[in-house]
Amino acid sequence: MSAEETLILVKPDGVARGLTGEILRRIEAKGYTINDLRMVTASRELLVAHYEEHEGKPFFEPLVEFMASGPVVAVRASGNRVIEGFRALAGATDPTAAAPGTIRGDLGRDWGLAVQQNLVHGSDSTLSAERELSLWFA
Ligand code: DAT
Ligand code: MG
Repeated sequence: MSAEETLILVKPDGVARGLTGEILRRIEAKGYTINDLRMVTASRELLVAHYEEHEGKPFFEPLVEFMASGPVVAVRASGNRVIEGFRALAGATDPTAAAPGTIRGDLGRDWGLAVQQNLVHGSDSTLSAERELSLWFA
């Protein structure tokens, strides 16, 4: 059986703040393997497909706009239960609610300032991991 895989994104705020290395360090420190990695400024088309589950929600347009505003680092990572494990490592969606010790809890800034800016994305199921990996690593 091959190890589970997930898609991780260092979002534009993480790249702009110089936190790419720190975030990759945490992924590797946990024991996950980085199998592929690329820096890309995503097209609107890619982002709309990536966030299709959120289409129509009030935060959708600002989210897509923010995600297209600068380069992101897309990471193909693997490991035992990496999908659930990376989401635990990332912490709660809202950085102000994310626990200390998590990426968003330790490094994320007040959501009141910039709602979409929570540093990282991680796939939330095997199905979305497969779908998202095929989008970002076509
Ligand atoms: P997660 O990134 O933790 O999987 P999600 O899939 O629910 O969270 O939402 C995708 C992104 O959209 C999230 O990282 C930040 C933004 N977002 C989510 N809920 C939001 C809200 N209520 N207001 C503004 N932005 C939101
Ligand atoms: Mg999500």
